[in-house]
Amino acid sequence: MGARLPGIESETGERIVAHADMDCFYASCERLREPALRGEPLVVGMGYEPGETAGAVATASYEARAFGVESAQAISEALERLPRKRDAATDPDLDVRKAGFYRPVDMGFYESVSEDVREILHAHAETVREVSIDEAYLDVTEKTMWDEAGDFARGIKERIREEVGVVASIGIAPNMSTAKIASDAEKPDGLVVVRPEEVRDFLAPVPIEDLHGVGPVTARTLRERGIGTADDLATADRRALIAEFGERGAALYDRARGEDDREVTPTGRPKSLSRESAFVEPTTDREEIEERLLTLAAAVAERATRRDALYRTIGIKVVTPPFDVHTRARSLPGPVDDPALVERVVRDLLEEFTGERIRKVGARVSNLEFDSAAQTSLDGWAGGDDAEVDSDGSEARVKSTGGSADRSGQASLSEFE
Ligand code: TTP
Ligand code: CA
Repeated sequence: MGARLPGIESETGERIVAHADMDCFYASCERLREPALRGEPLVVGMGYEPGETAGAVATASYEARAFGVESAQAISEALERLPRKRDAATDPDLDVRKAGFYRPVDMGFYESVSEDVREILHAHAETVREVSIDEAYLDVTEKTMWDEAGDFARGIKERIREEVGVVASIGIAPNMSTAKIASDAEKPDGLVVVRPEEVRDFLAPVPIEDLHGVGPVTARTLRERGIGTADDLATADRRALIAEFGERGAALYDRARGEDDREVTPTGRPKSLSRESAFVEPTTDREEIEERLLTLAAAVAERATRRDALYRTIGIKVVTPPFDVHTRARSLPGPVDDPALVERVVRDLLEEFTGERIRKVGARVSNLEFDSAAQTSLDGWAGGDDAEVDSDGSEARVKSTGGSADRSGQASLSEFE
């Protein structure tokens, strides 16, 4: 493991990912500063005061959800299903026991609670990706093991409950999309661990609407084809899905099978930039393959330039039938922003796959640095480890690329020319 480049281990499927999502977040925040609201039906939203007509529900406590109130509902509809306590107290036609509390949205306060939660999450993970005010992915591979993952998640939940006072649901799984479904599976106060060997069985009954990337239109089309669950999708004809939905069809198929090799990257600060693309049919056409890879490499290098990212590693991914993933990467003696070098290195790395039938190719730059000052000091690169790391998921070995007696960056780079 030690010899592997950061970002390359992703293809081995050995990751442990947690997804944490606070229960009825805005409502939980309101209960923090007004404990009398605990256990009561509570709606947080806008537009419920007398004279107001327009407005929507931001969230509802689970007690209020029992009355049919939900996020994004028109406030007028929420009031019909769950009248305000204060109205029910004076209106003989209403029942106070079937009424609830309404509170306005106070983003500033929720942000401060969110900040407290984030601090605890960061203490439990190598990498945290915050996706919204109350939701984050954590890469916890180095922090726990599958046998201990349940206790580990319980520990995070307890700290959030004790130190912040809100309730988190947590899912742990080998990848992001499964972890998200797991955190949602036993809400509220949920805790679900899906071990790698359990992923397929866990996902099987999940309705397609709950899969990442399936919107209402896609869902309707899939249901018309008799595909209603993740298992239906996982056992569907992959080629037919690609014909119908293009590249997205392949992604849906993979997700339904629990295959998702996205890395948990810190918010706004990716560990790598990559892009990949599948051929409609696996091909051995060298020209077609190289052209595709070079287009991807140029796109990736352009993205790096745009984000002021320097990279120390350039790599490719090659997928051969049936679904064998090969990654090859070359580390540079120092951080660069050099599109021409990316092109040369990926072309070079592709050499090894000449004549192979290839399903998919990808280009990646990794080991990113966002300090643009670093690039100016070529001389400071002495001693950089110019080695080639080869990781195909089963083993990693470091080979010397040779020809670098002079360890300065300039000399090492010139070997690619
Ligand atoms: P969610 O996580 O979708 O919902 P939730 O936390 O209220 O409930 P749960 O996760 O237990 O199902 O959204 C987080 C917050 O974002 C939510 O508390 C309020 C806000 N929000 C809106 O303002 N409008 C919306 O339509 C949604 C879905 C959420
Ligand atoms: Ca939530």
